[in-house]
Amino acid sequence: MYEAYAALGANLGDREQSLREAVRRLAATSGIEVRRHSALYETDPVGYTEQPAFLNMAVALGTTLSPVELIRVMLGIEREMGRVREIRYGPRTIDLDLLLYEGVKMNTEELTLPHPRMEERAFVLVPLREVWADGPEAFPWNSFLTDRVLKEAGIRLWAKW
Ligand code: PH2
Ligand code: MG
Ligand code: MG
Repeated sequence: MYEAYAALGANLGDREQSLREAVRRLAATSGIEVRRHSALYETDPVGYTEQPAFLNMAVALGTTLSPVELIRVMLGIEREMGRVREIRYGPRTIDLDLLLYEGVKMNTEELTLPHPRMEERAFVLVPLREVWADGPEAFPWNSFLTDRVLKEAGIRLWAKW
């Protein structure tokens, strides 16, 4: 089993139901186990700001799939759950992003690892820290998550897993 981390987001429809359903589908896929879940956070939209607030969360996965197989499963879940392709960074019913896969670095048209924008996104890092294998103190991006960043990021606890 290899360890991977994924971020989930939704800002249209029943957001909480969408996140829970996507996690259920990940866990039901052979070759994937969901090891740890973060809480669900409501977060102000980043990038394209004229859109509803998101719910975001992160999961730690154990998997026998390769990175490319894993991202294909994730995109398949988005498609099955009825996500339509829209404006870049715009509203979506469900978004599954592969953040990290062991120590793999790669950059192809299909997949870039680590996820290229994760390091500057508090809505990714806050939930990711909760599921970090070595514990929150060892989280590599703690220096980015200053009190000020957290205060300005617009992230509030929505529900426990
Ligand atoms: N996803 C985006 C763009 N902006 N903002 C928040 N708060 N949460 C997201 O998941 C998000 C976003 C593109 O994937
Ligand atoms: Mg995304
Ligand atoms: Mg995405």
